[in-house]
Amino acid sequence: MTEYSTILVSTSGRVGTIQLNRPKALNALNETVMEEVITAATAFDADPRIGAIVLTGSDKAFAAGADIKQMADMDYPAMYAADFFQRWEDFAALRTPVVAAVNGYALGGGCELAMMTDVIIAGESAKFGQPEINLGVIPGMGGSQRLARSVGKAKTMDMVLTGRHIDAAEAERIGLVSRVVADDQTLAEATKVAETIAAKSKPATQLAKEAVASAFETSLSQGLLFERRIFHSLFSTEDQAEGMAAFAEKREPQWKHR
Ligand code: CO8
Repeated sequence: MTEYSTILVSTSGRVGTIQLNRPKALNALNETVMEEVITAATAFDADPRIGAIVLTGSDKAFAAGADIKQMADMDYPAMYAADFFQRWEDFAALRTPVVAAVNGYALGGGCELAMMTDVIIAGESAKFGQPEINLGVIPGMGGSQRLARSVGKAKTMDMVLTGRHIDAAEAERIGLVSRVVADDQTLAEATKVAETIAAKSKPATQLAKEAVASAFETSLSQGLLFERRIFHSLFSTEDQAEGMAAFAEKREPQWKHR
């Protein structure tokens, strides 16, 4: 078992859970957090026993952003040479569906990390924001792009230009989060969602994630073609035959590939 210093990792059934654990810095994302989250998530991604991943933080903070103290003294050549935080894209590229359980602050890189997941469950007191403008910079882990694609220009400009925090109710209204629940139910609900996903056919859930993700990358006609080809390809799996037979026979499907 790999030893981690900034995250806690556990497995329950077919769900792998990663909890950000830098309480003194409100889970600010430094390079160690990034390396550890990606190492743990990549291991879950490669594990045939895991069908979904939950990513969570603490009651006070999912993550309060990139580590400002780590970045403060960096200059442009250092940022550029390190291609600073580019590695987070490996997290966005995971095949396994990821459910975020967000309580407290999801700010800056924390909001951007949540947006790299596939389903966001927020506690009612959660706060989302892209406050980088207050530091004299802009979002750098996808905030200007993923937020615009998920909630549109009006709310993205509002959040990115003013740096204001939005609450969970507004985040749900604008389509940034999937569900809002009582604060003490966030992790339980996210785990339930992950268990639901993990109980299904793995080729189907992974390809569904890939198909939806492609909607943010391609033109409509290319995306529709990609979706249709994936749909066609699933007819080569035993799970398609089983899923459709089970429906006709009015029974639960027994998935071969999980
Ligand atoms: N980085 C480093 N330390 C942090 C961060 C952070 N982002 N956020 C909080 N902390 C630390 C505080 O410094 C404090 O430490 P200490 O006790 O040693 O002083 C501790 O966590 C507790 O924080 P507060 O005392 O401030 O707690 P409050 O409850 O008073 O306030 C807030 C909570 C409102 C969340 C406040 O901490 C805050 O505003 N934090 C900063 C939020 C922010 O600006 N986030 C954006 C950061 S920039 C970013 O994310 C860019 C992402 C892209 C990078 C990739 C580039 C390529």
